[in-house]
Amino acid sequence: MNKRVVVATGNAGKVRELSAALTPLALELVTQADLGVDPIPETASTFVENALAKARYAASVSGLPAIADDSGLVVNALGGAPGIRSARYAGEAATDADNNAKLLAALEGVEERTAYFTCCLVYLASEDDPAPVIATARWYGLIVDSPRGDNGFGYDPHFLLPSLGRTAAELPLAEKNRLSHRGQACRQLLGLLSRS
Ligand code: ITT
Repeated sequence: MNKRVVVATGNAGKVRELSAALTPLALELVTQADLGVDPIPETASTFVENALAKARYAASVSGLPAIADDSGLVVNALGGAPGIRSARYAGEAATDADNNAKLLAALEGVEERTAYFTCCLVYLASEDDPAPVIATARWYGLIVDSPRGDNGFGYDPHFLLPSLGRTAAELPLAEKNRLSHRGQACRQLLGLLSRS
């Protein structure tokens, strides 16, 4: 029987991408919502600390191993914003549309549009696992004003991959996972877990 692991996220877009990318682990992935685990406030100032906190809390409440993803968009012209606040950039209850509108307003008249997504994945075998498995990766692109594509989530419609001439939201899930911050971090995690 496959090992049950809780995925410590309430973001459905992440769940889709993580489930596909982590298939080789042959785990039974259950979401924290399935187990009645509430989200915790993200109070740390780094992606890795937030990912650790989410994984540790989900492992403690569920008694299962846990995987958490803390990720965000880093825009150079905005001094790294929205960064760790990416999900709540336009306020605590912000939607993706609210966040994208705030991003474009902040970049109005700004020519420098380089940005990257970053993803930190943490696997904890238990709440008190002293050796968390940590994987982290970046995906570089440019922020464009006109949204394109219906796939993905979050800032994807405004994140252009110049070499492809497409936004992240124009990529099918498998292609996004092949290239993205999350897909790369998942492959690192697979490699690290296969050696532990
Ligand atoms: P959980 O904490 O429950 O996992 P969350 O959405 O609050 O869900 P984060 O705090 O890690 O997660 O914030 C990540 C935000 O960064 C996410 O809500 C998007 O706005 C953005 N983001 C991360 N990865 C992305 C991707 O692949 N495509 C588009 N936007 C992404």
